[in-house]
Amino acid sequence: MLLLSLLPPQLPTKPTVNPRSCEREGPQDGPIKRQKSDPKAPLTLPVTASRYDAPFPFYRRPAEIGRFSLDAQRCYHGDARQLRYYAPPPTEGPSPGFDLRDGYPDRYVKRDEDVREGLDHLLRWVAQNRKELQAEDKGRPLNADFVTWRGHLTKILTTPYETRDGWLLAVSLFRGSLYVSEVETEAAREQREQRSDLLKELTYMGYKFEQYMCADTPDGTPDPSGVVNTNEAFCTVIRTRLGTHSLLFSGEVDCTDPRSPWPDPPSCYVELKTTKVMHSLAHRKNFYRQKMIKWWAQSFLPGVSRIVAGYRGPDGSVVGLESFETMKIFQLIREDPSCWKPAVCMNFCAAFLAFVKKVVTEDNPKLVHLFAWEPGHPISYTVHRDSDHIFLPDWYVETLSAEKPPTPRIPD
Ligand code: UBG
Repeated sequence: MLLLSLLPPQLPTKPTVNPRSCEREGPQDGPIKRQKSDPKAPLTLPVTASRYDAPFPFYRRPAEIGRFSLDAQRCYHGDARQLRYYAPPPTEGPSPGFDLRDGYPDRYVKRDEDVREGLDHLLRWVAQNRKELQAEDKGRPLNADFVTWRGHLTKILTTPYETRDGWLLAVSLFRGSLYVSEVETEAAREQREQRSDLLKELTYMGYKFEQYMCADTPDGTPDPSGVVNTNEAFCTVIRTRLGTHSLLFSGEVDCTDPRSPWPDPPSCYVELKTTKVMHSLAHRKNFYRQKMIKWWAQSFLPGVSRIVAGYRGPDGSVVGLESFETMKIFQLIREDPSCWKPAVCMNFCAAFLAFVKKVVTEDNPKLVHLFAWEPGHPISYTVHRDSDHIFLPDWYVETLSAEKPPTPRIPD
């Protein structure tokens, strides 16, 4: 067996994993191994943006196929009870008078970040809806090449332009679908544990902005006197296709606009963001280069058509609002030759998914390939059998294993 040590030196050899799947460590954990089943599988994938500068790939209009909610105690419900309604102040533009510091820290309930949820909530939705997700043609229980969180795909899309944060993505092939789940890097864990008080308050301010902009009913008004609870979430489940890759992913949605010109989900959804008020053209240019790429990728993937930004003043007040149409963001950046390109992001994502398909060929929920990336390096991977890294829960594997392959349809 060919053993290679291509792992960049700063990558952790033993990343943090979901404690619920940390029972055993297999003897095969360790250096990169070439897959036995496909000796020609490439070992690394380059990320240089210029390599992916080609026409925009096929991306099918994202379709919402389901919804679920997580309540104040982070309990799953297979319905839209946590969906909130966009309720902006009467006019966009001048200061709406929001105090984003209000309620911090006394009216703030924070999700327990030490609990690693992995794909669990999404898998629960998949298991409950598996009858509708069956593939008629390929004899697999799920009609999707990839199952993941939208946020993981956002990280992949922005990789060719990312210069700071690396990532680790665990992948398992199970009954014909590839499951992708993020693993926290050592650097990210350190950052999280050493987060400054200022950063903690800024995070709160983002959630507080959502409270000022959303109502509980379509004709309601926001109630900023309530508690900000980050356990609560409304998630949309999306099906789409990028090139030859069929995707099923879920993403958290901030609110729906009952007065949207595009009334159907996911187009009617609105993503709410806060950012520091900008006073110069240079600042705006930098904002387009650094931040807008993440905002665009996150909303473009599920077909969320609008992003509303609240500009934060130094005292924590919102000094203005600006609305961005996701599909028009490319017009804001195309004049700047040093800026990111949407086509590069999407072509790179398609190439990464193709790379994963070539590498992960053994159908086994207890086999995990860890794809690792650090800025300045290509993407590499390690292979882990029966290890701490297993992330598909037993209940899910048992539920889907019990599914018989669908009977092939006989044409009339
Ligand atoms: P994204 O990445 O598109 O983000 C959507 C929204 O989810 C964000 O809104 C946040 O409100 C929230 N979120 C996503 N990632 C984080 C994070 N790292 N820390 C805090 N908030 C986050 N999800 C949570 O809802 N709360 C968490 O504390 C959380 N901690 C995570 C820690 C690690 C190490 C990893 C790998 C993931 C964490 N996630 C957390 C993400 C979940 O696994 C899952 O991806 C997420 O719940 C929903 O998926 P997406 O919508 O795909 O996430 O963009 O306005 O800041 P905004």
